[in-house]
Formats: sequence, structure tokens, C-alpha cells
Amino acid sequence: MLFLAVIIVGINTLSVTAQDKPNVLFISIDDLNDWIGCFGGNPQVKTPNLDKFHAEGGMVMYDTQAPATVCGPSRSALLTGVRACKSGVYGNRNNLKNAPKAKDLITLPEYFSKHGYHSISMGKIFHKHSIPGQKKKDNGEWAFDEWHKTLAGVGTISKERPVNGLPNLPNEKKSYHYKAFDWGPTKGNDETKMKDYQTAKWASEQLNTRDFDGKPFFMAIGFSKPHLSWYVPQKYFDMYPLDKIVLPKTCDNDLGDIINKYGKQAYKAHWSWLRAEKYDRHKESVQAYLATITFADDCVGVLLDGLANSKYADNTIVMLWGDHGWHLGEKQKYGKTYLWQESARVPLMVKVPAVTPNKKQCNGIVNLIDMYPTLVELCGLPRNPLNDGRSFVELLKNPDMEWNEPTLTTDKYKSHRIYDGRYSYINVQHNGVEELYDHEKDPMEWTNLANNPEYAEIKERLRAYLPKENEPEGPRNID
Ligand SMILES: [Ca+2]
Ligand SMILES: [Ca+2]
Repeated sequence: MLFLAVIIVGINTLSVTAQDKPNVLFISIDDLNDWIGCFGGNPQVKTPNLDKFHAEGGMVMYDTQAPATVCGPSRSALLTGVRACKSGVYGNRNNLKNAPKAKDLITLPEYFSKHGYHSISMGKIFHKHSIPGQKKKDNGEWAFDEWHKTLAGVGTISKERPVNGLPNLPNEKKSYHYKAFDWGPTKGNDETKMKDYQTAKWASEQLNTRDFDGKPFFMAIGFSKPHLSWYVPQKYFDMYPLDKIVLPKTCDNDLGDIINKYGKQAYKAHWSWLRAEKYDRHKESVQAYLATITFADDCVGVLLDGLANSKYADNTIVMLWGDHGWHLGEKQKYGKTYLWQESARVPLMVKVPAVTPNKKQCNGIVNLIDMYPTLVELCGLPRNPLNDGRSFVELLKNPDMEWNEPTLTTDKYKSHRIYDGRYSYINVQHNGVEELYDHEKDPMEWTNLANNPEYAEIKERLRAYLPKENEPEGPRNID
């Protein structure tokens, strides 16, 4: 009798799960900053599909920060729900599965799977790591019920490298391989042959042909562009004529007021910027990033149209995010890393059917690490007590409410940024750098106020949010 009762309870729970739980479409766009029409980060960028998503309930979470400023640690933090300073996963070479404090954490897709969802994925969600002694790589396959390898894309029109013909600088480190900063057109001028396009098409087909065994789904789709190299069909370059390109605003000698513990300027211009400067390629770099964003936007459109045409359109939460920002010349740099806003700030868009309004921008301060507890709450799953983030469900329901708790971004061990919407405070232990910026007066973070006595109290207030625990860096991959 007791056995029968257990079976009946089990069946009831399952049927409730299948009918009442919303699905989740979790979309990652690698290395996309705020250059999206509806974010206003660049006046020239063309992102019609993301803008359409915004017009149809995809709320712009305008002031979202990343937990870390490079792929691996940002993704590890947002997928485990645990900060880098607690997990020891600080860099791309730290696989979370090798870090003692991270390896047993239940990641977001596993958590959904454990609570009755069918998890399925294609594309980059976890950062890819080598496995010691093995040829194959760890892509995070273990986190999903179904994990699918991406389909092959097309190559560039020329096999010569670099495609952009940009030479190394005299005396430049040899390790700075061409792939680190290259762009050019792909063969055939056909976006449908590109890897990301095929990923979008595949996902759309899943949404229109599958019932996932009657379970709600957690589908994670990762687009690899606009990550370098910026190889996309010529037509995307043609959308941005070179002579019309407007460069981001920069400040001469911006790095001059960032001083290390020896009293010297802490950072020099990055090699990528020095190359672009020497060979007059700033406009070309910006053009190529814009072109690659528009290609990624087309892929997002294929996926979102696929969802809109499917039977899941009205009961699927969409959470779309970039893993960290990108510098396009600001602070004399092309790329990510460090703790300035160009790297720390990220795009995040959220659609909760019947909850998020059309064409709405929300200015609350959130962090990508908050996505885990937010999705858990939206889907009615039990709270994961190990999550460091804060659910912003209340904010999604009331997007104009006050929501400005300071938030953390980490670059390396004891290298942190605290941001509260008005000020950003950066504290880097290894070189003794402190920076403080007032975004109300200085939205581009040009004037470092860390040593200005008028701001001493503000600095102390933000310092109090620096993490007290700092786990040493976890083991690095061999290669
Ligand atoms: Ca990335
Ligand atoms: Ca400056």
C-alpha cells in the first residue's frame, strides 16, 4: 500500500512539472559588448533581431556587470552560481572541474535536470578546456542530458594569415599569434554556411519538432561570434563603409593617472592598439567588430523566430547574455580582461512571457551571477543555498524599482571591481593599483579619483564590499 502511494505521488509530481513549469532558452553570445541598437552602445551598429526581441518583451537589463572579464571564469561563475574568489577559477586556464572548491558544485543546467527538466545544448556555454593526457576537450558535455557538437563552418577566402595583413610590431612577443587579432571575409559570402547560423537553425528545428519526453526544457545555445577572429561573409563588412566609421571616444594619456605601488604608470598601451595605431587600422577593427555583431544578430534572429513559430512561444523564458565586454580602443586596448567598464559591463536581455513589458529598459544593477537564482525562482525550483548571486525576479516584475546593491567583478586573485551604478572602485593587489570613477561626471572612466581626498569616504564605503575570502587560484591546464 505504501509502495502504491509513493508511485501515485511520483506520477502526480511529474504531471504537475510537465504542465506548469516554463521552459528556458538560455542564449550566450561570446564577447559581445553593449554595441546593440537597443542598448545604445554604438550609434552605427545594426542589430535588427535583438531590437525586435526588445520590442517584443526582451527587457534590456542596461546596467549588468560580469562576474569576471574573460570567458572561462565568467562562465564558470555564472554557471556554478559561485564567485571566482570562492571557487579559485580566475582565468581561462582554470577548469572548474579541477578546482577543489568548484568541482562538486551543481551547475545551472544540472540543477534544472535534477528538478525535472530536460537539458539540451549546442555551442559554447562552458569555456573549453584541455583534459590532461587526453586529446579531446572538456566542453561541459557532462552538464547536459543532451549535448551536441557544433557543425563545421566555412573558411576564409584566403588561406594566408593574417587575412587582414596586419603585421606584428618590431620586437613584439611571438606568442601574439595572428589569430588573436584578425578579420576578413569568408568563402562564398553565404551566412547559412557559418557555424553559428547552423547552430541557430538546429536549435530552431529542435523547438519545432521535439516534445522533450513531455518535460519542460532548459535549452542552452552558445554563439561563438563576435569573438575573434572576425571572419564573416563580405556582405556584413559592406554594411559598414569604412569612410563612415565613427571611432569610440577616447582620452589622450588615459592610462597616465593609473599608478602602481612603485609610483609608476601601471599599464601600457596594449599590443593590439599599438598595431592598429602604427598601421592605421582603427576604423577597420571597428568595422570588423560591427560586421561580426550583425552576423551574430542574424543567427539570434533565426533562433528567436524558431521559438516564436513553435508551440513553446508563450511558455518559454528567454535569457540572453554576453559573457564580458570588449574594448575597441578605449584605454588604448582592443580586447577583454582588466576591470574597466568596457570589459566589466555586459548585455543581458530577459523575456518572461506575460511579465516583462515590450520595449522596456531596466536600470537596476545586476550581475550575470544573479541569473542562476533568478531562473531557479522563475521556474519555481527550490533555492540553491550555495548561490552567491541575488535573484532579480522582483526587479523583472517592477523594472523601475530601486535596485542598486554594489556588485563584484573579479579579474585575478585579489583583483576586484565594485560597482554601484554611480561609482566604480578597482583594487588590484599584485600591483597595488586603486582606481575610482564617478560615472555621473565621467561615464567613460577617464579621471581616476582614487587619491582625491574629497572622495575618501566614498572609496572607503566601496572598499567594504571587497571580498573577505580569496581562494587561491585552482590548478591550471597543462597547455
Ligand atoms: Ca568570451
Ligand atoms: Ca585616466
